[in-house]
Amino acid sequence: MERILEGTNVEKNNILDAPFVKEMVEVTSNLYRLGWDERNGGNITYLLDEEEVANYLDINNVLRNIPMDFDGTPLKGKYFIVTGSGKYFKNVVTDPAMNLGVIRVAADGQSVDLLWGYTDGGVPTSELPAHLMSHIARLEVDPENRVVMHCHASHLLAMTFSHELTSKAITRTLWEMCTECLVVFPEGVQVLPWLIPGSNEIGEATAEKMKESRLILWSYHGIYGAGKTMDETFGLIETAEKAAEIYTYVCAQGGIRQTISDENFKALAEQFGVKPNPEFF
Ligand code: 2HA
Ligand code: ZN
Repeated sequence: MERILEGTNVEKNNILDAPFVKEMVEVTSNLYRLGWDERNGGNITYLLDEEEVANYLDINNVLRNIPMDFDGTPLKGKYFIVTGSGKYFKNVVTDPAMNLGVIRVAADGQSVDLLWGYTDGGVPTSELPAHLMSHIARLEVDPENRVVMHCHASHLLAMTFSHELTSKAITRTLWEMCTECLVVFPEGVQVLPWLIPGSNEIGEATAEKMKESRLILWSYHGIYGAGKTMDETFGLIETAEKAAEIYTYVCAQGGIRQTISDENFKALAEQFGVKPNPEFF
């Protein structure tokens, strides 16, 4: 592994070899390849341990301080690797340092310290409020939560135009489209109405729903997923999106004629030891 010398004479590993950078490169490439993150669509925040960051960066060397206009106090001192505002997922693989940044929520809770990345003077994703508020909400119910991911998954987005737009109706249809779905997201999907992207309002609404579910569908926009690992979070969105794709085929084939019954769902939940959201029965 290549090692580089920082100004302080402390030898650090090359951050491009860091597993968390490699995971960000891999997942942004996959999301682009799947057509879920056109242009600058999508954003990811990944909570890191101080020790894993300190293997690669001098954590006392703050490159820039970047203000936020919401309160991130519950996360102060926490480190994240974050996709950049206006950056294209397509380009992360060729220039991770320009398209990604490692930030730490500053002591004032109202800004972030940049430790690496955004080399063209960039800033974290415009959806930072929704992401950080979602981390705060998820950590309250799952202390191991590390990832929040947003993308424009095509079939899920399409369903918000054509399907009855309630959390119960959308969840039921997705559960029915693949037997796996109830096992992968037993808590169901929470649906939000159309709200202004990047606003604190959409951040607060998303975070509120994140206390109940790891999947939040933004009407006419896209999906948010949360999880303990990058694989788990990507897999969650991928599973819901696959179900939405099947629904699209089912509609094209003339609609649902038969489906998984409540009895079937109960047997499935028992077999896999999951507790489906009772509100959706
Ligand atoms: O960053 O996806 O929701 C572009 C977006 C905003
Ligand atoms: Zn978006």
